[in-house]
Amino acid sequence: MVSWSIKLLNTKKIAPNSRIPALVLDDGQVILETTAICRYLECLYPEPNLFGDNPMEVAEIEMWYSRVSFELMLPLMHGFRHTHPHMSALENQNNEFGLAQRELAVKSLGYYEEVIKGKEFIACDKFSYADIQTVTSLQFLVRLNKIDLNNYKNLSIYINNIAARPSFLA
Ligand SMILES: N[C@@H](CCC(=O)N[C@@H](CS)C(=O)NCC(=O)O)C(=O)O
Repeated sequence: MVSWSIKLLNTKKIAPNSRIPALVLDDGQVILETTAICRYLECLYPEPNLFGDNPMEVAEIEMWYSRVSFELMLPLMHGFRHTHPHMSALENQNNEFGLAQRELAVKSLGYYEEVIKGKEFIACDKFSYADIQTVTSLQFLVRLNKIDLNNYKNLSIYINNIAARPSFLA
């Protein structure tokens, strides 16, 4: 059994890019990037499976993970980081860019409101890594952008279902 520990650290020694999370193994090896960490853990503990069980599932989960990242998460992230005063220490801010990204994110939310209609999960018929990315973008980043999710009925139903899972931490 491989032993490992999760540490939320933000030192340049562990993460030269000063970003979290970082997974430090007992032997000192470091893994940066959320997806890399999750893939490593799934290799160790393949069930319950979050990245797909067969070629089509793997493709579909990767497709939605990637689409949500670029179409929803990134514009929401830029919308916040380029406009909020607290982010000025971390970002070379461009307010105009931030506002344009926020507008793009709102457009995307309208699109995903239709995509998710009647669906329990974003990819396949099972909970996956793509749902984690989607719900993080929706719950956390939407709030930081001061967008009211109640205006998106289908997305709200989807999030509430995921948030009801025992493993979900608000
Ligand atoms: N692509 C990275 C992004 C990591 C990231 O941006 N983490 C944020 C917190 S959610 C951070 O550490 N920000 C600090 C900074 O921007 O300097 C991942 O998925 O792990």
